[in-house]
Amino acid sequence: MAQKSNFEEIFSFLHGKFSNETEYLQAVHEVLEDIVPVYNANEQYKALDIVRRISMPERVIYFTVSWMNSEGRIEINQGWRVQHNSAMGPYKGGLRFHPTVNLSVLKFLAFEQCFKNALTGLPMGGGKGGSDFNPKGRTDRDIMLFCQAFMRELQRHIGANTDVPAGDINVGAREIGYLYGEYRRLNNKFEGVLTGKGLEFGGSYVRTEATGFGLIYFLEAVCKHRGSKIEGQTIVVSGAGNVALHAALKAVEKGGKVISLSNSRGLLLNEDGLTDTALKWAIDNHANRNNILADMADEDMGKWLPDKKPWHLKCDIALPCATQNELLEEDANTLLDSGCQMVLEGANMPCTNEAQARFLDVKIVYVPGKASNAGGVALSGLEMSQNAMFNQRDASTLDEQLYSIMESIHQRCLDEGKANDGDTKYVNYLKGANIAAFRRLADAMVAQGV
Ligand code: NDP
Ligand code: 2IT
Repeated sequence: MAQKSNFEEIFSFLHGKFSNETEYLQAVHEVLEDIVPVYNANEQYKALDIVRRISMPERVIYFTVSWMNSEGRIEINQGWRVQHNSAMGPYKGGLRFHPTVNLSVLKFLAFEQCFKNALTGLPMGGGKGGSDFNPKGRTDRDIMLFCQAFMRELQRHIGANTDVPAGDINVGAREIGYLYGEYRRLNNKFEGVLTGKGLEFGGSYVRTEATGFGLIYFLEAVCKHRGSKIEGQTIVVSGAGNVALHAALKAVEKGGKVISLSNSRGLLLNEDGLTDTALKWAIDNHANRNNILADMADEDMGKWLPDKKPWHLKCDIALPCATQNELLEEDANTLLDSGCQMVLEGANMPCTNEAQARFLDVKIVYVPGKASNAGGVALSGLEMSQNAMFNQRDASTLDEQLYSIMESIHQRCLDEGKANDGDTKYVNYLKGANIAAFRRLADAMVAQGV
């Protein structure tokens, strides 16, 4: 029997150990396929088994969150923190509260986070955490009680120089405030242990906007590289949360026509393009509405189409900003048939492997979230540095820093993502992002020994 290559052996090792963790295996595959040549050309990487070590979390923390709700009833939830890799800095990554959260989802997010953080150029390792708690429809008091109980368990594992969580799906400013308050009370310490904090207690200007704005800054860099502009292009956005709304707003500010937003219940369509007034209204109100998109339709800001996704809409640019695996192969085909030229991910891993393959096959612009949505964690890194110095920089300085970080991530993707088939114009952003991040992370691991 032919001997298995090192990569095949690593794949079958991971599949054997984690066969039911489909999202995690999907994310690992997506990276490993691109880094084979870099790994094979480096004897040190091989000798130190870097790929297997990079693929596996350094530590997985599990805890049960038992809490008493505001009606005096006991509720039990599951909580995790996946501390994936700390070679580049403290573990860094968000917390997600959603009924679909499980170990596989958090392991994929923590793995992706390490590569994303490497691309920012800031000293941050990668991690992710969260709970299967569903905050939808809960009272503010229940949210606070849950956040406090969650932090009572999490607090012993985190710290400003150890592990610094932030927000993600269903964890925004309100939840970070409650989590932070509990950490501070229990530890008698005011330290930058979470990012996304309120401006009055160590938060940073531009953190709230950073993921969505950064996505559009990345899009601008892509357009500049291709000699085009955002102005006049038709854009579909999925999602209606922090990332989607800020991306839509910045795209409109740049002259783009944003015709959709969506959520788990349906689609908001406005064929004339959403206005910045409508988007600012949604930004101000989405956190305390059950369905901001239906409310926008009630305010004549668009048409509400229940159970629909946006991928059948004719567009130049698609920005999936909701959740993992929301854009399937058939959606990719529909987008391509209607002439879509660019897909930039605001969410983490929103395109399935098959959808991704379609975009790469036909060589449209496809940018993975680890590059295009890195603006959020980059601003978190800047929040950490402001906390360490006990200062607060102004919004315009931070916005400029965000812009230049997104441009530099774009450049890193160009440097490593050129095609090797003689096509000098095409940039494979997925390959570029994977290789650029891998080199940085692998070199940090090699330098620090085993
Ligand atoms: P929010 O909680 O603010 O918004 C999430 C949005 O996605 C909501 O509109 C929600 O709809 C929708 N959504 C969630 N789950 C599903 C689902 N299973 N199917 C369809 N729609 C769904 O989260 P964010 O905007 O912060 O996060 C969105 C994505 O961006 C996530 O993938 C996250 O990991 C990623 N991201 C976030 C960053 C940040 O700084 N916040 C940074 C980088 C990436 P509904 O209300 O109906 O549930
Ligand atoms: O996926 C992500 O990059 C985030 N949810 C933000 C992480 C952070 O630490 O700001």
